[in-house]
Amino acid sequence: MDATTTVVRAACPHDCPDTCALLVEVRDGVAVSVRGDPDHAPTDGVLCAKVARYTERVNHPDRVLQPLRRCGPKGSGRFEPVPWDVALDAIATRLRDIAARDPLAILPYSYAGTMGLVQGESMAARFFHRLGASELDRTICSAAGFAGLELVLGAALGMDVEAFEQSRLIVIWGSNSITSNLHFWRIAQRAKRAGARLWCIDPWRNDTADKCHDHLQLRPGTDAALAYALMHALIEHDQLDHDYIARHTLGFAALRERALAWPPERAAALCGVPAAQIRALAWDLGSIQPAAIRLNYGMQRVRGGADAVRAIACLPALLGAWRHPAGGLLLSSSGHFGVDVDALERPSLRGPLATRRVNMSTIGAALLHPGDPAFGPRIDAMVVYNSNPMAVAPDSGSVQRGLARDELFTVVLEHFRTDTADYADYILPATTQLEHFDVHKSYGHRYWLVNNPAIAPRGEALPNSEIFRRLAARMGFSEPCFSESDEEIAAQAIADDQRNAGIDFAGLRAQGWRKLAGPAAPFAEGGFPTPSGRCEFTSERAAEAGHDSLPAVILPYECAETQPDLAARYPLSMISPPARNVLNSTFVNIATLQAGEPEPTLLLHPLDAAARGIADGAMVRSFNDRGSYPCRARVSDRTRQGQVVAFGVWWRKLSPGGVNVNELTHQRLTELGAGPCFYDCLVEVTPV
Ligand SMILES: Nc1nc2c(c(=O)[nH]1)N[C@H]1C(S)=C(S)[C@@H](COP(=O)(O)OP(=O)(O)OC[C@H]3O[C@@H](n4cnc5c(=O)[nH]c(N)nc54)[C@H](O)[C@@H]3O)O[C@H]1N2
Ligand SMILES: Nc1nc2c(c(=O)[nH]1)N[C@H]1C(S)=C(S)[C@@H](COP(=O)(O)OP(=O)(O)OC[C@H]3O[C@@H](n4cnc5c(=O)[nH]c(N)nc54)[C@H](O)[C@@H]3O)O[C@H]1N2
Ligand code: SF4
Ligand SMILES: [Mo]
Repeated sequence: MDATTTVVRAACPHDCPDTCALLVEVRDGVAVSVRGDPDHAPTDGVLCAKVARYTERVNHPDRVLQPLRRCGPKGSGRFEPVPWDVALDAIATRLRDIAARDPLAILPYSYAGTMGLVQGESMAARFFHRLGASELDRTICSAAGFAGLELVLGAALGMDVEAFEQSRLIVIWGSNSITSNLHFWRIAQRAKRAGARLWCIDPWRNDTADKCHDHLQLRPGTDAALAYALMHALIEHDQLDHDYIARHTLGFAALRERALAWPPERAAALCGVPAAQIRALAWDLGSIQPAAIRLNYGMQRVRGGADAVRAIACLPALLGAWRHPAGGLLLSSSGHFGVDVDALERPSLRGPLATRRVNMSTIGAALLHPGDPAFGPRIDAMVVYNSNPMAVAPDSGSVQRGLARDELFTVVLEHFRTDTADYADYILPATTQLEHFDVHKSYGHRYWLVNNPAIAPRGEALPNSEIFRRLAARMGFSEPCFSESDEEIAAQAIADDQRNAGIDFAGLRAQGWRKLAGPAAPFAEGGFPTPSGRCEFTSERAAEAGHDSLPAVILPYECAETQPDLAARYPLSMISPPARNVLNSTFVNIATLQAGEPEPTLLLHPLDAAARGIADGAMVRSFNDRGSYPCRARVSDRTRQGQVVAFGVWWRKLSPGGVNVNELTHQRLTELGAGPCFYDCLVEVTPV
């Protein structure tokens, strides 16, 4: 390392449970490499292929480096550069005009392009609250799973990911860990080498399933039935922890009765797996300790997704697995962190102004809604940051029609000219993680992290926070919170509560990351943050909401049992989980990653392929009543007969037909949690 090289501590901003600690090497003001911090236990000196090449993204020639104003029809992607003052004045004027009629006609649209608490919902949220804009219900990823977990456990709490190393049984449920949770996988592998047994529960044989001892390859959307069948077998062999059940759970008698209606043979028929395999998994759960479940979000993107999570979340309490730090379940660790959301977002700035919530998963329908007393005013302006709804939201046909509305005023804060940016009236150049300050929690481990800027902003790029600060000034918002610096905002994120015991901003800043001190086994002695203080197999709150008080077995909206006529026309069920080298729609435009994954593909079972005259490598078209999506077929027995796997999420404009897989998905929502149903979708496939 020469004299001009420095190393800066940073944090990976991406929507990934691993939240890696990064070391950024900077030479002469240019970021030249990004490494994983070897001292941060979950990161362990390793990064995924995507972020290992991060400098390629930051230094990319296609970065948007100046404000751009549209100079062609919406969607044409024709823009001209304008000075910041011109862009911000025009945006403030237009927002002020719309707000004078009704501020609810303005909608922020954002998700987790960065998970940073400062560049996410801090200055932006303050701005929109003060304006009185509509609020966005951020459901697109995990709302159903959260709703399910919250009903049973009371919060997004769970095992410490580092404790899986001591587990003797690990069930990887609805998670392609090697793709989407690599650092958990590395821990699971160490456990495996020490003798742990690994199961994978997933509709297709992904890389992770390949490396587990057993793979239960169920039909998508049937996980609740599987969970009940496991309970059935555990009851049958009396492999339950009666003491834990009596002291720390609610509703066992009712749960038991429901489980007895699901003999493994019944579930086997629905799930499409051998009953003997369900019994084998139940036996392992009942006889191996400590037993741990790494639940991820794959099973909750269907109509009954929240209830699937509810049913699965009952298992560790039945087994008494929570007694051991290496037993229990982990879906999300978010609830372990105390984040002062009020300080970050200042909801009080809204004052007496009305609000409404718009579900981001039905943005297509929302943009096309003409407005009425029930919906409220038509959406006349949308400000997008940290998200790419044109690519990632379901039913892109309707999203496209909505974004193409001529009178809709759209502002997009971005790094690149994404599919969404093409529909913007103004594109504003945002800084990347290496160019701004932030503070992070994680949803996969238990460390706070700080992200220090490694380099100066490229071109004229500004942090999201600064863009909203400048817009606020133009709107005349003079409250002191609009002039706080990013560091001042970050310092307020860490709530002064017992969950953050021993952690303060100054210390965190000095060290780069700090682990929460919370208990290794959060429910060893019960203490569930539910209304009853117990693990709630039955839920009053669910019943009051008009839902089943027990976890319900709910079939997908689109499957042969619920819609036989539709299934006759579109006989293949489609899931669209992430491709390994992209992260949602981020990284699709990175050349070296494209080399490994040059185009979108669709996995098809050999029997389904043969019946349609489709050869491996052929171009095919998947379609249903909502749209048509061309891509490359991969014929393989890694998927089930009757089920296709379309890897997501490509940029439409970098795809063969100018559309991506969300052309086929629908906007119906999970019954609990109001989340999207990306993996609840029937299609037909033909050669092109
Ligand atoms: N490389 C990479 N990493 C990522 C992402 C990415 O796009 N690329 N995305 C990030 C984000 S935003 C998230 S939310 C997570 C997502 O990662 P996960 O939470 O793991 O969720 P998915 O990738 O949607 O699905 C995981 C697995 O569940 C399976 N699955 C689908 N339907 C069902 C079902 O009904 N039952 C069961 N048991 N399994 C099912 C899928 O086949 C897939 O293999 O990963 C994050 N990490
Ligand atoms: N069919 C199908 N669709 C899916 C999924 C699926 O599995 N299948 N997964 C769903 C899931 S789990 C999720 S979480 C959503 C994800 O949806 P999104 O959160 O929209 O994720 P990305 O597609 O990664 O888009 C994030 C955008 O934010 C931008 N960005 C990053 N950092 C910053 C920043 O600091 N400032 C600004 N202004 N912009 C920034 C990036 O350039 C990128 O274009 O997609 C969902 N869509
Ligand atoms: S594994 Fe996840 S957190 Fe780690 S560098 Fe990759 S995307 Fe970021
Ligand atoms: Mo997600």
